[in-house]
Amino acid sequence: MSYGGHDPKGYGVEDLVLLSTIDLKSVVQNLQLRFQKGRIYTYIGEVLVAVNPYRQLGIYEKNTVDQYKGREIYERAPHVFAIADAAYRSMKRFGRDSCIVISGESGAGKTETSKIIMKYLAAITNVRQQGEIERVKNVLLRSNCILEAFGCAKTNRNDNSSRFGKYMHINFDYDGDPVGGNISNYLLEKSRVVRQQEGERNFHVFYQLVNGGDDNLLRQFGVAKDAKQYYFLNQGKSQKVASINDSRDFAEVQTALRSIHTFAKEDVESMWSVIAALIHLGNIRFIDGDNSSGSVHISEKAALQNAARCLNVTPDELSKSLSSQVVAAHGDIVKKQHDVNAAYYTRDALAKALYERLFSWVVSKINEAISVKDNSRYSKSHVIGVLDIYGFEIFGTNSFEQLCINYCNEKLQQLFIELVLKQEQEEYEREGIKWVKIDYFNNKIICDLVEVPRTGILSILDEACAQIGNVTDKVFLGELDKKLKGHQHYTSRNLKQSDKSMGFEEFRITHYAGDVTYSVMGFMDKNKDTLFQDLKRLLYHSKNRLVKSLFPDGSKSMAEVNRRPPTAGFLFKNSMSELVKQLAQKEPHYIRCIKPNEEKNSSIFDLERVEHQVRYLGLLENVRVRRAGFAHRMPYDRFVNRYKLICQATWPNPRRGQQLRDSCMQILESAGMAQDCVQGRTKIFIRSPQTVFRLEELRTEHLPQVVTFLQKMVRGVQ
Ligand code: AD9
Ligand code: MG
Repeated sequence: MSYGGHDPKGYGVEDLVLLSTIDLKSVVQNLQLRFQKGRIYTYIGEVLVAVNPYRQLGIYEKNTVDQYKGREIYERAPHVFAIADAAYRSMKRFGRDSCIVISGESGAGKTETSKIIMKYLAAITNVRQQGEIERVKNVLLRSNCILEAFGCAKTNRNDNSSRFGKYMHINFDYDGDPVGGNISNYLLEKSRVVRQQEGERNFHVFYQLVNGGDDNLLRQFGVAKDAKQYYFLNQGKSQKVASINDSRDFAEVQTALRSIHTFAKEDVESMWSVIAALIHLGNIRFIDGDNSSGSVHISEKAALQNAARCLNVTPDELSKSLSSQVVAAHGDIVKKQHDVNAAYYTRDALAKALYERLFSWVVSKINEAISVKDNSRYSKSHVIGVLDIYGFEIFGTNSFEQLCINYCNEKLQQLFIELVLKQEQEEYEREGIKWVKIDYFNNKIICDLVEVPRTGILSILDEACAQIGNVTDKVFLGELDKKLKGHQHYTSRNLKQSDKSMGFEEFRITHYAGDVTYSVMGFMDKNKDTLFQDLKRLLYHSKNRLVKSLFPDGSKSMAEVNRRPPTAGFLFKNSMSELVKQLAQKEPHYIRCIKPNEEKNSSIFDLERVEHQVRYLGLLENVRVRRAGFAHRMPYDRFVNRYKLICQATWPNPRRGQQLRDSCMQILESAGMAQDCVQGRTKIFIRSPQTVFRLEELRTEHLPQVVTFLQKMVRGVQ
């Protein structure tokens, strides 16, 4: 192996900064070697790189928790526990709010990692077994299966793919015990409720109800125990997934719902009723009416009746709201009949809105259960945030959702660049050391391309959506071309006719992670995200308390309705800037997840795929930045403790206190390496990794002398 670096055990280097050559090949080879040896974690300084093992490694048990509890990062082999502990310690010791940002592409292991962190934090807290804290911990852990049921789905890339972004923060009291928390959810991929690609499924919760609900419950909802019968559940032709046991998961979700006191029994019943209603809605079909009015009829009366029953509205009202719309025109209120296409559009819009609102309700109920009690002891508590958000996505066809998701990743990458560099700079300043700036690609230009007012893509889209008249997606594309022509990171077929890899309805963004071609078709609809007032009003008047509460805007008058609601893009942009603001105020810890192969296989390490991820996650730049100044740094006491044995003047008793610095220099001078090091206020900074390797070698060589020394001591005692 030529990955280089100090590697006595043959597991590769534990910190990529210590590689002798810093290039893509060495980084990837080192990760590969470690992956093959079951060492899935590697550091870049204090950033953790985690390769998905696709198997249970047995490295998250209690004995491992004990090994990491209260330890500094470098005291143990790289592990996600070390990062969780670092966040916890800095919160507890110094009262700093911290956050752990987990990134990586779909299937790289973000959600698993976030769960491991939560379990670790639960394992190391509440040693006194206080009842209220135990309750909060239980809700935090138990709520996860509910969130996954509603927010995750089987995709072609991951059997448990999160289709929403999640930022969870936990509040800790002065003793460092969790007293509450909050979950923010971002942009649920609601289009999945009505449409799934080949090989994919709708959200897990639907299959859980169908496969796990008992006969009585299903009979009550008129749902058959067969997902194949339902259009919203069968499009991907993959209702059964080998790694998923829907009926067991249903039972787990039910238990979790019962254990969280904010979910009233009646509301849980209503919640399943809404899920059942959605299942039926998908089977409602429309056919052209038999007169020339252009009206539609519903052909599947049973589906209509079942959906209406589950929503607690009359079939007649539901039918009317799906096949027509009341509009205000020139001061008059007129009824407009839908054609077949408009009726399907309306049905799908209803399903998407219903599910999205139900999901938000579920999150709000969990939040209610973990909200921090208004108590002065708690109100000044500290926070650890864990961010598990969708990874960068490139599909065959990329739409508005992918633009939002990729924009979110741009924002996080920017924060990463800013904070990692900032931290590095701050440390040098704090330690009184000169800092040489290094060049790196700043992706701010791409964030701006999407978000700046007036000339950003989202603004241009909003403007197109605000215009009256027949503004189509293609007109919007024309506007993009006009305003963004010449931008380094934007192009389209119209601007570059020779590039036949794009269609005439597409544009391309050169993201930091690669080129993504977006189809504009559907952009405007998705951005406007309209749900006709008739439907809102219908559900607001439902006899079901939960359904009614999901549609408070159904009570609005026509005049109020005519005011344009904020667009999906606008809301997403705001939520991103709020998120970034939150994260920037905290001490960040980063975990960069890597997917080793597309086959979900525990023994394949696909070099090309990993290389691509290493490149776009900016890991190489991260290593370079970290090393540009100094490859390694260590507080004086730790340095002296580790290397005192290689120098006669410091072994076995180095100087203490203020003189630790002198001992440190004595060690370095005796090894002939003092010129490669700079003394900071509290730490020694080592420029080249070779110095660290040499120190480690010397230490290994001198270890026998420690053994002899200890033996003598023991004999002396005897
Ligand atoms: V997505 O962007 O939500 O589609 P994630 O969240 O990055 O994606 P996830 O955590 O769901 O990926 O991991 C995918 C699968 O990899 C899991 O279902 C596990 O089967 C597997 N995995 C991930 N991390 C680990 C681990 N540390 N140990 C064992 C793991 N298996
Ligand atoms: Mg996930």
